[in-house]
Amino acid sequence: MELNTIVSHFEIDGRFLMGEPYGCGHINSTYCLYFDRENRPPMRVILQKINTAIFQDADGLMNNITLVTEHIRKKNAGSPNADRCTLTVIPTVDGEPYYRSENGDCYRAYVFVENSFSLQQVENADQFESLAATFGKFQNQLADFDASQLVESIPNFHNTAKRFEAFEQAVEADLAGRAATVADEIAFAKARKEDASLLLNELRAGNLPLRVTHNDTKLNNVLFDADSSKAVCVIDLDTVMPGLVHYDFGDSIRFGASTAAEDEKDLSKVEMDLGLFEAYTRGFLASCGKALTEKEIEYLPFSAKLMTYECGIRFLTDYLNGDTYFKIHYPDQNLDRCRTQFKLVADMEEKMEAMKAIVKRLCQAQ
Ligand code: ADP
Ligand code: GN1
Ligand code: MG
Repeated sequence: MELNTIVSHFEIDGRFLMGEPYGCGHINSTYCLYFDRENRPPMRVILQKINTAIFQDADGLMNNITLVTEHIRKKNAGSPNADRCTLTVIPTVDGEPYYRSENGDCYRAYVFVENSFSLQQVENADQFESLAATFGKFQNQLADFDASQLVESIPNFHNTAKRFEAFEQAVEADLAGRAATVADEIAFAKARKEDASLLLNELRAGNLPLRVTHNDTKLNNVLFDADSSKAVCVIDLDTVMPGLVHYDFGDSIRFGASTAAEDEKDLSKVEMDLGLFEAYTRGFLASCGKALTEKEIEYLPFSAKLMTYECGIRFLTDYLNGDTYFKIHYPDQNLDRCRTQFKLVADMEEKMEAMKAIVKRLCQAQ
């Protein structure tokens, strides 16, 4: 469908000029739209075609986002960045939070958060500490949110044991005929099967609390303020659901503390930077550490490894299935992504004692 037809269904006060693909997300199709406005500066809007193969309940998804953003906005009322502390959904002309076209495609629009930038890799430790503080604040602000209002937008999203089962089924089915070429990666994943259930078992035993978590805390799911370089707005709220604090902490480390891109081919460049791990942990503990239990804190270093392992097996599963889930830009990208994750897992295994020592030291200093 033409962009200008889609745009006409949204309550946007301006003349549509053009739109172009935007950002580096792996899931939805994101566009930046430009509008002319009489006697006012031009305006940008983010338009997203929701990936309905993944998010099948668009009503539930957009209801989650409306509730969470309203909650966060109330918490920030009166603060200097109140208008850009969270996403703002632009309604359709019928007052709906998204537009469903006749062929079933679903589109949503967000106010473009101006004077901000997103990062694919951190430039310095301060940026990463500020990311942690912002995710910690997000966690705090949702602490009194009634989780029963939320639909589970992707059931079992961070159930690593179920992710492992899906991986084993993909190896068995070998839909794309690739299993024989990735025997080393399959063996690496299988050798760590026991890790997959560890936190789930603790949760079931009542040793870890469920919270409302973001569940996709990679660096490019936060916008940084262009003036202060501080993280200001948590975006990509599609997976806000009940979860463990470890999902958010671990996923941030997985992506942001890596010394290389998620699809780097030269694995000698890929490491988990302990300095960045420390900066993130410091920011996170300072902003939400007091709300965490001892057991939650104890598992923070392990969670970095677990989330990286989980992401690695998800990339490998998708590669085995013929690349049907994550967007790819060249044929073996999911395999490259899997390899960086497994390289990081191996590196974190070597650095586990050092990570634990950092957490201990920072807790004592609090
Ligand atoms: P995906 O679910 O596919 O990852 P995201 O919601 O994360 O999509 O959006 C992709 C990218 O678009 C983000 O990384 C960010 O760079 C940009 N983006 C998304 N929403 C906004 C917004 N409201 N203002 C400015 N940039 C945005
Ligand atoms: C996807 O949507 P995006 O690009 O922010 C994925 C995450 C993965 C990540 C890996 C809904 O995140 O779970 O960790 O790719 N999101 C979904 O980079 O599956
Ligand atoms: Mg994203």
